[in-house]
Amino acid sequence: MKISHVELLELQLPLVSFFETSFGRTTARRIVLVRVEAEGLTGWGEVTCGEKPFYSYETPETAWHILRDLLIPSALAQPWNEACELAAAFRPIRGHNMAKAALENAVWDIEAQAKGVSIAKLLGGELQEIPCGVSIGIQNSVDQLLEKIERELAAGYQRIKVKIKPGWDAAILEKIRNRFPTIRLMADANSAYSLADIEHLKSFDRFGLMMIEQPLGWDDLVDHARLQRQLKTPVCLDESIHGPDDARKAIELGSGKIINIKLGRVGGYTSARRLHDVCRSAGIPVWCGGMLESGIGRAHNIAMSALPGFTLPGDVSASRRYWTEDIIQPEVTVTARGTIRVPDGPGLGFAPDLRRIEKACVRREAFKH
Ligand code: OSB
Ligand code: MG
Repeated sequence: MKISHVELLELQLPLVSFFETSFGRTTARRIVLVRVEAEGLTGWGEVTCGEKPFYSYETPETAWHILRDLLIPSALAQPWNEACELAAAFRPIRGHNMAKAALENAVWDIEAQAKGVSIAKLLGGELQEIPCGVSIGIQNSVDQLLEKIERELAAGYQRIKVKIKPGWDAAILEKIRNRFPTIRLMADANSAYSLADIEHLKSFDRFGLMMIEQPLGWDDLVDHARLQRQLKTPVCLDESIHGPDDARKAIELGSGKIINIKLGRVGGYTSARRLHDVCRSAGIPVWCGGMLESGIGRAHNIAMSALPGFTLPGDVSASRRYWTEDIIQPEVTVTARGTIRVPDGPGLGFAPDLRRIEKACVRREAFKH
């Protein structure tokens, strides 16, 4: 497969409603898309970083730089047999996993189309329907949060994740549990606590959470291990797992019992699949996290979630929760049982809506072999 063209596009997309975590509030997304052409086929990928380096150090600007000056020239330099070879070629560049993932995943889209199969199938995915949960941000009031939970449960979602931070934690979890005693509930702290809060975190055991996600340092495995030893609630790692090797270390240390896999954070499908395999052989359940993706990134998340180790409901939900107009056709919808059907058409299985992409595009740059 010879890559002939690559294009970077930056889109500005307003969210349907604000999304707030312990590190801040997002009202619109700046999304960098990668469009790759090879052998007459077109593949798409999405850079999933936030606008500011609060979740990870990547931003749209760092991704644009790394893609333009390093990854795209490397991808254009030689022909490839399989998309996973790009992951190997990108390895000398340290970090910048979200930039790498966008380009590698676009090439997976092309490879799948060339082979006439879905990306899910090419990866070794088995699930035809994936279980879905929602991630609900910090709200202006508890009533607003309870109302949102009610609405998502009515739509069929299988589990509710709420964002927590000091001052928006035990009291709101208490109110949620009083109102919804038996729902599958979890909390994501996005690194808002430290070991100094251990007694407070231990007190959350009374809420019967499925898990608590990334309570401690964004790059920590050691403190999480100490915390997990004292908690009944399973710890789930998000921010601090960047690939299969981190998972191996986390498992060895006992830093958590569950891992959230995000394609961008781990650097693309090749790394994500290995990470999934490491967890599966260790009996660690995984689920697919979200980064407020457009339809392109969302479609990639659906493909990955078809792997058999994705046994817990993920944060992959319907397009309409984020966008008035998503940039793919059809938009992602969720069944009344709280699942998304994995498409079986070739490649991504959703068609990029070029008109909507053009409308939202604020910057572009093209590269040729
Ligand atoms: O920690 O999982 C997270 C969104 C942006 C950055 C980090 C996270 C999230 C979410 C939202 O929880 C998941 C989604 O709905 O896409
Ligand atoms: Mg998280």
